[in-house]
Amino acid sequence: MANFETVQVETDLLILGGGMASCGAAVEAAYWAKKNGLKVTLVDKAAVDRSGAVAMGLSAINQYVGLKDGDNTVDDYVNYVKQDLMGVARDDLVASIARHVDGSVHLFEKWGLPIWKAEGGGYVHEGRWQLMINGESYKVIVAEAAKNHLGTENIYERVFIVGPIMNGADIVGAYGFSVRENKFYVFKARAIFCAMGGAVHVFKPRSSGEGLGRAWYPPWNSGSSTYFTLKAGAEMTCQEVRFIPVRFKDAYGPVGAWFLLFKSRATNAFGGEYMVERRDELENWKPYGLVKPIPANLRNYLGMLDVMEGKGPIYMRTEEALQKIANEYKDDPKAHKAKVKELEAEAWEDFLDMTISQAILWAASDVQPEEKSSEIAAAEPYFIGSHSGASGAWVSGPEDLAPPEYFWGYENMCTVKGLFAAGDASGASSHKFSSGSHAEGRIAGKAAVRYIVKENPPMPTVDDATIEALKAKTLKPLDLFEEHKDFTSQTDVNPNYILPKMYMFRLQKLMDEYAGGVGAQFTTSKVLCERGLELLDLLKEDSENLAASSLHELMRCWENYHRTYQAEAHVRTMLFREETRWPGYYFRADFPKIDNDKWLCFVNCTMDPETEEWTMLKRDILPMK
Ligand code: SFD
Ligand code: AMP
Repeated sequence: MANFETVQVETDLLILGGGMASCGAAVEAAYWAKKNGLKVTLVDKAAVDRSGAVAMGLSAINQYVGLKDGDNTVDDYVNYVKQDLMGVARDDLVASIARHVDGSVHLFEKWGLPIWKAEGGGYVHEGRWQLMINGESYKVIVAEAAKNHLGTENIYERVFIVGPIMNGADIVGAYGFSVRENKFYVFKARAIFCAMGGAVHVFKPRSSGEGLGRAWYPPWNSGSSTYFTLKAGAEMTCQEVRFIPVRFKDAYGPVGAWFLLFKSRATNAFGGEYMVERRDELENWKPYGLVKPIPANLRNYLGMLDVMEGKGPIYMRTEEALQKIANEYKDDPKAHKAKVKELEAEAWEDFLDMTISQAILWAASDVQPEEKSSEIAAAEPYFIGSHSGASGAWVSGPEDLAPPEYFWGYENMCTVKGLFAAGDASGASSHKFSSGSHAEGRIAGKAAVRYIVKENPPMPTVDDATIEALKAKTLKPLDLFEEHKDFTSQTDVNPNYILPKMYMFRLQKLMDEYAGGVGAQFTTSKVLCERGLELLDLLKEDSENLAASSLHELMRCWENYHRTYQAEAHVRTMLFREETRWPGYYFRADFPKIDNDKWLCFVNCTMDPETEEWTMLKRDILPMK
């Protein structure tokens, strides 16, 4: 076995991930832990300052309710989310986040995040729930607060978490390895908070070759949350509810600011506005198709119908939108010129703060948005419970909001005692975004400390035999490569093992073809899902032969192993739900209609950590108290 030092760490609360939800948990838990003499430890696979989905920054905060200004109520947000997810959402969880999120945003501002201000005071809104920011350094600001509260001595960066350590049905810790030095880590904890983000590159991306790494959501979020909670035996929810974002083509620039702030139209190649021309289609998706805003998946779907009819490409009419705004100043040439300059700057800033590649592609292809429209396209599927997707763990709601069926002691606790989840890691509470994920992290962080204080779980022990077995399993890809690398003259062509990139291509290809990827026009069926599961079984067999030539490749091996479980959860849940509820995200060709009688419910699943046998179940959708 590769020669790795074993590092054992004991703590009261272990925070997994260093993203928006974890930074929220760190700030809140550190405060309450200090009051109770407890220790909090955080582990991130990268550097917290620039890790996770907000690594590159953001140009907007997409969840701000504005409670103090009386603009909106918590119920308004609950209804908005329920509607956007075609009826499938946990009101108690959405309300729990909505009543706290403004607090997180005010903290960000206090910590130095520049939020655009309107002339009369107040924030500049991109939309009803979205604020414009100069967010290039958003993550650095939020990370600094987490570090100050936790103390850097309690933060382990560049340590990749592989999986949970279980003692029977109880979770007692987590194990992983450093991606920089030969160290194997065993974390033992009295409670664990999981927020390792969503999953990207489970499906074949539109980008290829030199552009392979380009995606909207970050390729370094590889489904570790799903694998961790599944492997702990936790119940999961909404694993079929992937998110298909419509994005500026090829560089994946977001569209929110264009549709909401610049009020831009999107048209097909012949100038037809599909949102208008195809509005009759919305009747088929009642009641959700008939309210405003139209759910994100239905907005996608109307555009997809145009593309399938050969009316593509679809264009974001940036030139039209910017000229329309500037024309309001046409009587004053000086003001008009200044406005054009301002709009141009805002258009570029939107991407420079968040998706730099889109600005680079514009520059590289001589695009001036004020003169020329840009193609937009439906991207490959992502698993991101914090945006317009809903996949994640099934967690307890707050006692004062959750009906009894949804409350089991502590907010955001999974169905495994002492395990908590937030952000992309917790499901059925969509539209929380960066700010709501931070707020949910705070809610869960506080609840986890309360759990330790009230339940007083013992500090767990893990015997040496267990540690050695986990270490051997974790490092096996390195050993396999070392053992067989000289069998051929070309180390990436070897019958004894499979390298992580090749493994990922297999996964992405089968998901694209059988589970309704871009290549299959987002369409699947019972027979396709069943065939997909057969191929996933073969792929999991081959995962035993994953090999790694370095620490970096070892991380890639385990990232793809995690993706495989996200893929299986997704296919099994799409197979189980016999209807089409989210056209525009995925379409069941054999059940092309929505069926509110049979399927207006949650579909949840569990996987036995030992046998890996799956159980699918329905759960009722209940209103909050
Ligand atoms: O508009 C391990 N998001 C946006 N949110 C907004 O509020 N405004 C926007 O403008 C947004 N836009 C946007 C967004 C995201 C992206 C990528 C783009 C544009 C291009 C969404 C938010 O970013 C998102 O909702 C939150 O960040 C989700 O928070 P969280 O905590 O669930 O995930 P994370 O921040 O990615 O953090 C995950 C952490 O886990 C670490 N990690 N650590 C150890 N071991 C492992 N095995 C690990 N696996 C992962 C990561 O390093 C990271 O620290 S718009 O387009 O939507
Ligand atoms: P996106 O850029 O697609 O990630 O969207 C950013 C935010 O804008 C999210 O809150 C979306 O729900 C919202 N949004 C995007 N497009 C529209 C639209 N056409 N109508 C209403 N809300 C939208």
